[in-house]
Amino acid sequence: MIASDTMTASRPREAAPADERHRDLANRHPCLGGTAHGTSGRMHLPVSPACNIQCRFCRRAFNRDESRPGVTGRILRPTEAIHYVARALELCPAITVVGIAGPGDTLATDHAVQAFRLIDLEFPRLIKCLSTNGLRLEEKVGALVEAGVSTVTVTVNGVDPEVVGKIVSRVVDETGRVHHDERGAALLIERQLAGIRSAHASGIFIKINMVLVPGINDGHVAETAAAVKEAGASMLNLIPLIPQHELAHVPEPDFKALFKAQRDAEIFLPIFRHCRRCRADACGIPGQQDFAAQLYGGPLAAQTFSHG
Ligand code: CLF
Ligand code: SF4
Repeated sequence: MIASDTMTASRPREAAPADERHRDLANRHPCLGGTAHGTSGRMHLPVSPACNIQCRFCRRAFNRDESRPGVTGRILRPTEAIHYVARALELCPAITVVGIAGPGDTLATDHAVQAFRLIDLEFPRLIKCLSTNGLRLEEKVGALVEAGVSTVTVTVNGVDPEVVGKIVSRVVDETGRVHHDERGAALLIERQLAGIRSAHASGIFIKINMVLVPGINDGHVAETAAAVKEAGASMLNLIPLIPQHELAHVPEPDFKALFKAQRDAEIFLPIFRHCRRCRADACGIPGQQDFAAQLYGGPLAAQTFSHG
């Protein structure tokens, strides 16, 4: 079954109260902590080529002209989305969610919104799920709602510019101006919180992904959870750092560190504990068989962080 007959997932703003709507979504979406985990699948469409910030743990170089060496050849065009969704449903009929989570930022270009528009027309009952760094979320909320997106994940690695400046080295605003370190971090945080507020007010379910970086933001989890909750987020997922790029020397947090961070955060928000740190081309039930190779003819060239 693709989706519930009782609800059109793509039109959340007129649906039931938030908690009831969340229960319904969580029972069909594998990443929201409900009964769908382990039984429902998601597919990711790698349609987003570019990024507008540089995280210190993200291996690929920032590129203003939207090319991404090593992965560009495998990026899908938005018009190819329908074909790949139909094929994914053949491979894995348990798929209930079409997600776009990279490999760049999903709102740095309009590709994700274009793809969701097409998917919403053809597959209105599939849940449309977007994952973003949040820099341009506020300005895109209307377009996302129109395209049928009902769940958004924002990667928020802290709410203190001093902390986030150690995780994000630069941020490029919509005019092309580059902001470095703490200044970039301050702009990013401001935009993220404004975007969460606006998306929440529009009826979108907001989950936060926080990459747990030992020695940098592991003492800042509660403060972050409180701030995103206040802005309208409904769930938080702590993702252990995959040490790469400028943060390759930082050890990956162990189970104890992750557990402590989850306890710090759960005072404020429900925690999603089954994350698989999916790639931008993942397809199937998370943690079970992955159909990316059959669907796309092989995984993306490089192991990259996807916002999830
Ligand atoms: Fe994909 Fe992310 Fe939507 Fe899920 S993944 S865009 S919310 S449909 Fe899920 Fe994968 Fe973890 Fe993401 S297990 S990385 S939390
Ligand atoms: Fe951009 Fe995401 Fe990489 Fe950060 S992790 S630089 S937001 S693609």
